[in-house]
Amino acid sequence: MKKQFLHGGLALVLAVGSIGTACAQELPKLKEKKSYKIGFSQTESNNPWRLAETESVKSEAAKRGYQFVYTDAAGSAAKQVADVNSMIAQGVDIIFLAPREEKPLVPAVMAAKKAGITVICLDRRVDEAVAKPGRDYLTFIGSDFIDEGKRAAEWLAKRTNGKATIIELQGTTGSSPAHDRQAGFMEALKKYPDMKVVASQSGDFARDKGRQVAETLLQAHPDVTAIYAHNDEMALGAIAALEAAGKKPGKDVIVVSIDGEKDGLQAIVDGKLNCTVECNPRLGTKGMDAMEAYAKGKKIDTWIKSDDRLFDDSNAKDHVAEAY
Ligand code: GYE
Repeated sequence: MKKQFLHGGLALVLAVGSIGTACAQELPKLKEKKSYKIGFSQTESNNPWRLAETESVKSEAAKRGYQFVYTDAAGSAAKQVADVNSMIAQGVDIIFLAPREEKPLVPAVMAAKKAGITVICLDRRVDEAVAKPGRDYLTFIGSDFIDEGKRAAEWLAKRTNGKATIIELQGTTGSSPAHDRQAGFMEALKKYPDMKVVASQSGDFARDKGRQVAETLLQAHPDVTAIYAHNDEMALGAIAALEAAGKKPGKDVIVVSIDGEKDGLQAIVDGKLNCTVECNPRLGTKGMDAMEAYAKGKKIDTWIKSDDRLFDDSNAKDHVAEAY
């Protein structure tokens, strides 16, 4: 009787153990092949940054002779989940995912994992409390957005001697760069009691939305001395709003942003944008190098970080030609 109970208990422990293993199931393997079928799920294509990223992934796939399956979610997280599911159904070898928002794209990552398909997150992250690089998807390839926000704040602090009344234009709500660029900026501002963000709103990383939001916020806060935009496109929109309000962007109001696109660098040369922290969209080579290394059985870091520069009036003109 006692022995039977013990056996029963052991069986229970084993059963619970195997459920545990099923949950913590390891990353899908990737076979080494001559040619791969690559899926790239893009989030939208309404700005030069996105176009440069797509071009980089597409041309790298072509260079290596890989098949390329491309989808554009046109700014909809729901469509992007459907896009990923269709790539899974088409049997791609790997999915490069540029997730629009952190939380809604988690099920897409998990569905690919369940189907045994490797995922690499490109340029944005998914919610790490639920889906982790190295466990649920291979790796995140992209910039340190917290650091970008900090660098923008430090540059602004230096330029304004630590005194500024700031409007912030946030990126897409729920996206990792919008979240982290705000967090990094605010963290750095703690050292500067005379630098205050008086209004902060999302311009969805888009130029015209950025212009509209800046217009409204400038009316409510005519005393602003600086604008911090989470990307160049929104900064360019804000520059148009400042000009429409009769102010000189870059002089009356200091404008700082992130990305380093061609129009942004040109705006620095023209004296309208003051600084942009680089965020490199050309991630295709790093992505496919990581994929091939993984197929060879090499250990892959859970974050493959971009090395980003900073552009201001000291160096922007030297980089306009190479920018996207
Ligand atoms: O800064 C922005 C784009 O996710 C890092 O998204 C990327 C950001 C980039 O639309 O311009």
